[in-house]
Amino acid sequence: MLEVLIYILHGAATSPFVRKAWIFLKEKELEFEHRQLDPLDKSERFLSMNPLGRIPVLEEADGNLISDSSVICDYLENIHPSPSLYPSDNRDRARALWFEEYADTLLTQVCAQVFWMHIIIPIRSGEPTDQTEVDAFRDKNYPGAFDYLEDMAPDGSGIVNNEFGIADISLASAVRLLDLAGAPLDADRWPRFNDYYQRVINRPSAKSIVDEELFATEVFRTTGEAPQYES
Ligand SMILES: N[C@@H](CCC(=O)N[C@@H](CS)C(=O)NCC(=O)O)C(=O)O
Repeated sequence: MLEVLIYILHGAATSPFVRKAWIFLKEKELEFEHRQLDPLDKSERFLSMNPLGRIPVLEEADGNLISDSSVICDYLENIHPSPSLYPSDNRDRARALWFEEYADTLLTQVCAQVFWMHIIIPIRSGEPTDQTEVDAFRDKNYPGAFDYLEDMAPDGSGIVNNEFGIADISLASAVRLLDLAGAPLDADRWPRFNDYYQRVINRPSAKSIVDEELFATEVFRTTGEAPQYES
């Protein structure tokens, strides 16, 4: 008899870290269900799932909980090795983890700030997006974040050794915040990286989260809060 493994992925679909775990699960062709979890509502239940109060959290069929997108992806790779999403060569693997780190830190900070300026700050402050402020932020921070990626961008969909995997999933998951903000990356200024990003974000695995992303973005845009889980 075939055993169907069901996971539950907790977290708002606007989060680049939830998106990373989502795309990873899809690329592995694993069955999962998605449940909203507001990262800003530090309820007792949430903190008992992850004491850091951060999303995503992956729940296994027996109730076991795993937090942190990098830990989740590494765990899934180990128990479902095929298709492999990490390079086998040690140097390539280190390089892939480096791009994952770059995506999870600097790139996410820059892209998330733009998402906040367009989607969350206006509804919370009652003032429209200050485009002058956004432009100043972009002028100051985009070259530092994207010039390097423009130099590194591959012709295909794999930034490490031309093989698609964790590095590509992580980078695209962060940059997707700009699309959701309604302020996509300037394709004329960073054409190679943008082409590569488009190839990754148009994979079926990444497209499968779009409805949830748009729903969560709309809830944030109209309420200033994350979507709530309805049991
Ligand atoms: N290193 C963590 C970062 C997770 C993270 O910071 N998630 C954000 C949402 S995008 C969050 O939960 N923020 C809530 C908070 O920090 O209070 C991962 O990779 O999962």
